[in-house]
Amino acid sequence: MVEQKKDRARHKHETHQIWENRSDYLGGHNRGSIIGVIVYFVVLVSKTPFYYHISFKLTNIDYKSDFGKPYSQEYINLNEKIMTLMNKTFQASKLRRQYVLSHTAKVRESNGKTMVDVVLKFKSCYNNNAAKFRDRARDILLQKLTGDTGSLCIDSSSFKLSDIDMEPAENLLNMCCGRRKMKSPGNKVTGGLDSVEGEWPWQASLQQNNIHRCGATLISNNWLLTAAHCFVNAKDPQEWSVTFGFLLSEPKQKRSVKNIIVHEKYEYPGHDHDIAIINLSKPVLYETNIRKVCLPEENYNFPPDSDVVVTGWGSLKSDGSSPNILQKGIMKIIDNATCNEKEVYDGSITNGMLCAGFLKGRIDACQGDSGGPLVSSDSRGIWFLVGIVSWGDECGLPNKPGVYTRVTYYRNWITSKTGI
Ligand code: 4AZ
Repeated sequence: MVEQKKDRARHKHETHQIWENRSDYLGGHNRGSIIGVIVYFVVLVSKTPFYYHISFKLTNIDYKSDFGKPYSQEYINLNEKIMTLMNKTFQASKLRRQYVLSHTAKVRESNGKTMVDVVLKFKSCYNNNAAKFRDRARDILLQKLTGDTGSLCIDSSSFKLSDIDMEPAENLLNMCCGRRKMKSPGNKVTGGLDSVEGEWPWQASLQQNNIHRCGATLISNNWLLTAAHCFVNAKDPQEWSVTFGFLLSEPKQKRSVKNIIVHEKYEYPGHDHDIAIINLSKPVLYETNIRKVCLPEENYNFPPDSDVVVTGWGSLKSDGSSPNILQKGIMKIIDNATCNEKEVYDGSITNGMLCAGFLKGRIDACQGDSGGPLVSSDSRGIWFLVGIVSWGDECGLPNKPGVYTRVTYYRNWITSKTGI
């Protein structure tokens, strides 16, 4: 990622100053005792999270295929209704202090009607009477579900509640696509800049013999998209692994690769059909900072001049070194006609490609960003994969924006290989 060096240096200096002031304020042995008191309180009052999985049938809602798409308005509306019902139920109950949140993990079909699976999260300091707590939660829910449930009609005989461990529960809570927990802190700044943890939870590092080679994007718990040219001299899946987490040096999860599917029509050194799919040997577990991106429908149009973000651990200039912190570059889509002008790429941009960046240069993807995501958020703040970092004439040069594989163009190909 080509970036503004000055901003980074200034930021480092400011951070240093803040810490200097802080240590003046806390001073000498006082600091030790304050830390001791904090540790004591954190240990004493810390609450352990625990989770339940509930399911029930909705008798007044016919199943629609859009319920299978977590970004569809139908799914979002239904989730909203269920969450409101759960929030109301527990906030008016004896467990209001322990209740954290609920989330619709799945909407499925049962005899034409709609079944929902919901994960409930609680936090409590009382770990020793789990069975009693579970019975209470079940009683509260059953009482509510047999009574007034607003616009949802619930078949209370279908109601089930069971314990679920933290890992599978967090996996279900984080399986929505294109969402991140935090708001981006620096979206007003243009340029290649440090990301923060959880900002781009679908970004993965594709590594050959444990060395970062390319970016990749999580599209389900066991499939990723990347660029075909990453595998030109190395097609053996055993050489490759995938890591997740925004610091290259501290991966949160790591997986080996079962299979690499390179587009049949990709032919090095050409740039057409620069797309490949990676199948993981074992699914990744979703967590707050590891989530999938949403794939746009085939006919979705990302208009020229709309804002997009490219992310990666690529070098900070042509033939430069790789950063440890995931970088982001905020840029604009450039339409293919402009990108094909004589002084730009002179007709080399085909329908399966798209350009992004600025004609004045500077902010751009670079070597090592290849295969990584170019994303765009819709009006609801849901992030979609627009492109895959593919090629360009060096990095950040005027009239030489980055060129990306156009994901909508390959949407059906992706489905044909993955079922997604
Ligand atoms: C590369 O070598 C590469 N400026 C990737 C992206 C761009 C240039 C080169 C775009 O993988």
